[in-house]
Order: sequence, then structure tokens, then C-alpha cells
Amino acid sequence: MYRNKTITVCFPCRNEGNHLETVLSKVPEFVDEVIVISNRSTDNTFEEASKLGVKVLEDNRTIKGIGYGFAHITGINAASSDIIVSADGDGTYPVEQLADILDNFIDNELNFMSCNRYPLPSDSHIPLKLRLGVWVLNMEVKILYGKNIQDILSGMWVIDNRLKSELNLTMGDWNLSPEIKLNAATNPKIKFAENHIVQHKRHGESHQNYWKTGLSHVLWIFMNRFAFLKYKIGSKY
Ligand SMILES: Nc1nc2c(ncn2[C@@H]2O[C@H](COP(=O)(O)OP(=O)(O)O)[C@@H](O)[C@H]2O)c(=O)[nH]1
Ligand SMILES: [Mg+2]
Repeated sequence: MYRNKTITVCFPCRNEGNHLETVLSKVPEFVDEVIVISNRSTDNTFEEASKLGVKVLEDNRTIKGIGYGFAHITGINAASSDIIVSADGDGTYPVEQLADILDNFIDNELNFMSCNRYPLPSDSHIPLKLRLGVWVLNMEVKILYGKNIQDILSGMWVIDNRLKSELNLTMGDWNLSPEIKLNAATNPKIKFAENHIVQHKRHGESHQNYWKTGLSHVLWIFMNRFAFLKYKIGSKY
């Protein structure tokens, strides 16, 4: 419980068992519920999370091998607290600073907050190709949606549980990340803001193909902007 609100933290995980104990040890004492959602882990993620006494769910659905979005959707749906926090299970997001992040969320009466990593500190370990990719996607969002978002690919969010159904989450793959921010930022019922954070270095290895994922984001953000055309054309018949 934090400032009279119950708090759930959700971690989507694929093969993060080796460092799960370290990652979970950073979760502040005031958090009421921790949910680990494993997606096709082949290591000890499930056993390790069970041993650490948190709620463990499995969502093994994938799109072309990726289940990041499915895992998030399952976690968010299962979360029972007033405020839901979602973050990568690789130790990159500063869950130890949750009190400050929640103060911003509560003081500003937000319904959705994305924890943006940009601008980066001068000694940032985020690779250049990833920075460039995020810049291109942020520009695409600005041009197509008229929204100034500093970090369209942040993987740490704070959600008002009362409005989670308003987020209309559908993407099971990496595109859940732009989808959740764009749906929040364009929904007049949702008060959206970003909160600056500094990202830590990852525990373990990412198996993400940044070029392939980046291209899929460019296309998805474009198609999503004009999705209503499909509906309009379709509705004529
Ligand atoms: N459930 C699930 N989690 C995944 C999947 N791929 C990656 N993850 C988790 O999602 C988070 C983000 O993945 P990561 O490899 O760190 O990507 P990056 O942060 O973009 O480099 C990590 O906690 C991973 O364990 C997946 O297909 N399913
Ligand atoms: Mg990560």
C-alpha cells in the first residue's frame, strides 16, 4: 500500500530465472502484489518465481515467436490493485524508485504514465542503433498522431486499474509497447504523461532483433493510424 493505494508490479519474463531474485529484491516493501508472467521460458523462471513467493502466470501464446505483449496483457488483466506497474524482468527499469514515480502519478491524478528514458545521460549504455530507432519512431508518432512522446518504446508503465479496459490492448508481440502509449495518449478519458527515469544495464542477454522489430514498429504505427479507413471501406459493403 502506498499513499492509501494498493500496488501491483508485473514482470513479463522469458528466461530471466538467473537474476530474478536480484530483480525482485529491488521491489519496495510497500508493493502489495508481484506478478511474474513467463512466456515460453526454457529456464527456471517459473520455479524461481514460485520459490520467491510471488504470483506466477504462464502465457505461452506467441506471434512469430514473440509473446511480450501477451505476457503484459495477462499480467495487467490479472492485477488486482488500484495501481498497476509493468516493467521488464531484466533489471533495466528502476523499480527501486517506485515511490517517486508513484508520487508523480498520484499528485498529477494520472491514469497512465510511461517512464521515458530520453534524454539519456552522457554515459548511457543504450546502443546507438536503438537510440536512432526510438528517435525515428517518436518522429513518426509526432507526424501521424500529433503527439509529443519522448520514448515510444519504454517498457515501464504505471496504469490506473479503473481505466485499464480503456487501453484496448490487442497486440501480442513487441507492438504492445507503442500500442499501449498511443491508446492511452489518444483516449480523452485517460490523463497521460511521461516520467523521466534512468535505465540500468540489463542482466543477461536480450535476444531481440532490433532491425526486424524496428521495422515492424514503423509499419504498425503507420497502419494503426489509418486503421479507421479499413473500417470505413469495409462498412460500405
Ligand atoms: N513473456 C515474454 N517476455 C518476453 C518475451 N521476449 C522478451 N520478454 C521479456 O520482456 C522483457 C523485454 O525483453 P528484452 O529482451 O529485455 O528486450 P529489450 O528490453 O527491448 O532489449 C524482458 O523482461 C524479457 O524477459 C516474450 O516473447 N515473452
Ligand atoms: Mg529489456
